[in-house]
Amino acid sequence: MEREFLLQATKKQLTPARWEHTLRVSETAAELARREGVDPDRAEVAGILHDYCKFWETDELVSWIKKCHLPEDLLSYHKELWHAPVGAEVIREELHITDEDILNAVRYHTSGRPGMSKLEKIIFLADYIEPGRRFPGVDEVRELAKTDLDQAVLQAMNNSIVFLIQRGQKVYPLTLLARNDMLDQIAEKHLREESF
Ligand code: DGI
Ligand code: FE
Ligand code: FE
Repeated sequence: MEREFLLQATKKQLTPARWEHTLRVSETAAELARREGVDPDRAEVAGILHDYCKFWETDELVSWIKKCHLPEDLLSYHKELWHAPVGAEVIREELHITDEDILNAVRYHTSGRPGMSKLEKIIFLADYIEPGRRFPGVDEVRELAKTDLDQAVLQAMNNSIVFLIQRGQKVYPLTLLARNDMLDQIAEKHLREESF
């Protein structure tokens, strides 16, 4: 019943194409979750909700950023970043989502952040590799995602940062911090493996 309610509430917020994207993200996320030992139902819910505010007016997004005391530095970066942190606040208030891991997965699905949970990584990656995505580099990330969540997340972050730089755009600092942190996590994992 909860799932059906969330599906209907989200569908109303989105265009048909974005709704199809949302369904593919939630399916991809549930698959990754099963493999990674994360609750697939929570991954599915986070996938359904991740783009909840994608089509909100700029004014509305700005007023939520201010009202909820979200980091104001967002306002000097790309508008595309805003739907993620605002989405987390809106689904908490309007849909009564209280699971902090789901809220963080929505909040950080565009920028990433240092110290991402497995669920956060899964939503970040599912958003990037869902089967409808077609852009340079996506197949390489899909391949990595079959065997290594962290390497796939790192490669998706690398691609996004390079993409922004190639277009002469600013990169939100949290995205850079997230990518540095993935490098550290991967290096630490290799060190741990070597010491066995
Ligand atoms: O909402 P989606 O289109 O499904 O995907 P998303 O939430 O990952 O948004 C990606 C868009 O955000 C993409 O067009 C690039 C843009 N963007 C702008 N600045 C940044 C950024 N993405 C990241 N990761 N970091 C930025 O600093
Ligand atoms: Fe998004
Ligand atoms: Fe998305």
